[in-house]
Amino acid sequence: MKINVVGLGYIGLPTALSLAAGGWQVVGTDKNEALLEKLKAGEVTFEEKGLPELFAAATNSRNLTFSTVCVPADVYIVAVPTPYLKDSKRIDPRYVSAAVQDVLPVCPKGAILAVESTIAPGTMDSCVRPLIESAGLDCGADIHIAHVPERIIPGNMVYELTHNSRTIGVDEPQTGETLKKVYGAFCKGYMVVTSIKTAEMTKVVENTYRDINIAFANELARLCYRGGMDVNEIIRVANMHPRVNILSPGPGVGGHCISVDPWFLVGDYPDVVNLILQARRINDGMPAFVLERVSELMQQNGINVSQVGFYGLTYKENVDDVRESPTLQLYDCMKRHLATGARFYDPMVKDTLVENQYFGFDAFLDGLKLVVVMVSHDEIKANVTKLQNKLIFDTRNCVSGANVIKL
Ligand code: SAJ
Repeated sequence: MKINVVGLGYIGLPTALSLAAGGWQVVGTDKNEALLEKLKAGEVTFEEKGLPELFAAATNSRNLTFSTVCVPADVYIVAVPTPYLKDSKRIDPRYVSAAVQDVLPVCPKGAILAVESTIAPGTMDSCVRPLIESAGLDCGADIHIAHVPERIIPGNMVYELTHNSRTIGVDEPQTGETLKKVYGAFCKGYMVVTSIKTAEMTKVVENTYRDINIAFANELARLCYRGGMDVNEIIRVANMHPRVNILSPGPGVGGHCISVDPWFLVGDYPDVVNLILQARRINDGMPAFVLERVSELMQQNGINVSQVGFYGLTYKENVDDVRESPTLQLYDCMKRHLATGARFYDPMVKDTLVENQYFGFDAFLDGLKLVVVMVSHDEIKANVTKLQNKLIFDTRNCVSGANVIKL
């Protein structure tokens, strides 16, 4: 079978590489020519544990080629971004629509079109099917559609791609069986075949579940601070109960998944959602809470803004992904209040994203009195001694010492 993976970003690239390394003929398609040039030169386009090795395995298999356009294939896997519209909070399916429209003119009769991108429940019916029908094709006779949501976690993508179970949403069981064979080239997890709408909803529910649970931890952090209690110790002790597993509070929720997907449900069911919306608000409020705490620490210790440094710009530890990052949310909040002058630094980020961004750890630390740990990269955990003479506000509970203040 020949497979065309459309969209070679965080999900599409490891998927294309795994399919090729697993033995299928794969064409990876992306409209971004600069990205394709890098890939053709054998360079990975983002940092991820195990990705270079997977790239080497795919290259050695000689099963992988790249193209800026879609090509005739038996199976299409669409892995493109799905942002949401800022005002209505509803999904913006423009990239999925564009990918489907690129596939339809070249796909042979009987091909499978599987969408991996996270979409609001009902999007396959409201967006993908109409595009197929308006092209004069018939879902089921000419083309078989499927929704196979990705589940891999940045930081451990390559392992999870192989070991996680998968949801395959289809119209006909036969399409499910074919896709099990396709993904079986690398997936050792259980593959459950269900309906398309169930697959769509399950994916959004998984990320919403995590958002709500993080929001609970964040709300506890706020109320423990008000009550003079140690939230991290309380969570540690409470989690010894066999049926309690509270997540970790932090400076907010970032990434292009958990901070986005629940909005699809809020946008589509505004009069029903309650808990889901509150969780979003709590998590979105965390960068401002961190800033309030920073301002208190500055006043209490006579520190001015030029002596404050924020460590970490990515949305979580040991990745280079800055999408929806709590530090960037905090930076926007500072700018809105005309509070500029603080330093920023992240060892994983090579581009300039904010004013006063430093590119060396030592230069960043030099002259600082207060370091706010926004991301628990390995670098800071291994270099706590460099922070000895500074006040540290640790929003991630990742460093310890007499000079450390927790969230
Ligand atoms: N976070 C906390 N406290 C925690 C856990 C996470 O504040 O206890 C923060 C992180 O720092 C980060 C954000 O939440 O800013 C999200 O991080 P994450 O590690 O929980 O998840 P993602 O966004 O990297 O990946 C999630 C995963 N979904 C679930 O765990 C249900 C992953 O499996 C999905 O594939 C991915 O979303 C996706 O693409 O949808």
